[in-house]
Formats: sequence, structure tokens, C-alpha cells
Amino acid sequence: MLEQSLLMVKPHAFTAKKTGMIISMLENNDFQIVGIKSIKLTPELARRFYFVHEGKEFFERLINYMSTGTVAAICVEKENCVADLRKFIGATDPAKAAEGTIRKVVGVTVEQNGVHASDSVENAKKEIRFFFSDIELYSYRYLQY
Ligand code: IDP
Ligand code: MG
Repeated sequence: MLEQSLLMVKPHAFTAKKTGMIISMLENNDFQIVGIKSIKLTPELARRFYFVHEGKEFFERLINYMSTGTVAAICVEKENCVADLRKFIGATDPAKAAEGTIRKVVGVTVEQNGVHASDSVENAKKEIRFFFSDIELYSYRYLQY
């Protein structure tokens, strides 16, 4: 089924100028860009985005890290997008990420693992809505030039 998902480039990867390469990796693997922006999350916004992890041992560090610098939010579309994107980003721990995955290439540590991707169709819808309004999303899939 044609689906959309949300990929976020984390602060260290954005600062290290990896965003362009990540976009190329997505486009070269049939993920079509439907929306894209950069934003500096406040701690409050990071808390809202990662609320499911509230109370976990790493939560405060994650919130602090995610609000240290710019992130890029990218809404992508393809068949089976949510599962395919999770597979394409690789394991949470970059040391365990498979060859050719985004985290294998840009991940440094479990926290600084380069990118976030939605983990379900339902969460993808919420996360896309978190970053984008209607006029910021457009699927050119059926346009022909
Ligand atoms: P995911 O990003 O692969 O979906 P989650 O378990 O949802 O992984 O965790 C969200 C984020 O929290 C991870 O991407 C990672 O940056 C951070 N995180 C998860 N587990 C740990 C940990 O044990 N130590 C430090 N950071 C962690
Ligand atoms: Mg997750």
C-alpha cells in the first residue's frame, strides 16, 4: 500500500552536513519526498515528539540532545513506506546496523544514531502532522514532465 512516513535527521548529523547525503540515499531507494524542512526543536517540542519514552533512563539526555541543534524533518512516500524506511535506517545501535543502512553510514552512538523514523503507520501520521501543515506536503508521484 502507498504510505507516508517521517524521517528526522538528528542534530549531530545535520551539523556534520550529512543531510544532503541522507536525502540522496532516500531518493535513490524510491522514497519520494513529500515534505521537507529544518527546525531547531525546543526542549518542550522534543519532549512532545518523544513522549512515549518519558520515564525511561535515557529520556532527559535524549531531550537535551535533540534540542541542541537543527534537525531536518522529511516526509517520504512509497509502497510499504513505514516498514521499508525502518529497514533502510537500520538498527537503533549503529554498531548493529546492517551495511548500506543510513545509521550504519551516519550513526555514531545509540543516542547520536543519525536519524529517526516512524515505527508504525499510526505514529507516522502523528509525526508528519507534528512537523507539517497541509500546504507543506505534496506528492508529485502522478505528475509527468
Ligand atoms: P528507534 O529510534 O530505533 O525507534 P527507540 O527505542 O524508539 O529507537 O528510541 C528512540 C531514541 O532514543 C533512539 O533513536 C536513540 O537515539 C535513543 N535511545 C534509545 N535507547 C537508548 C539507550 O539505551 N541509550 C541512549 N539513547 C537511547
Ligand atoms: Mg522509536
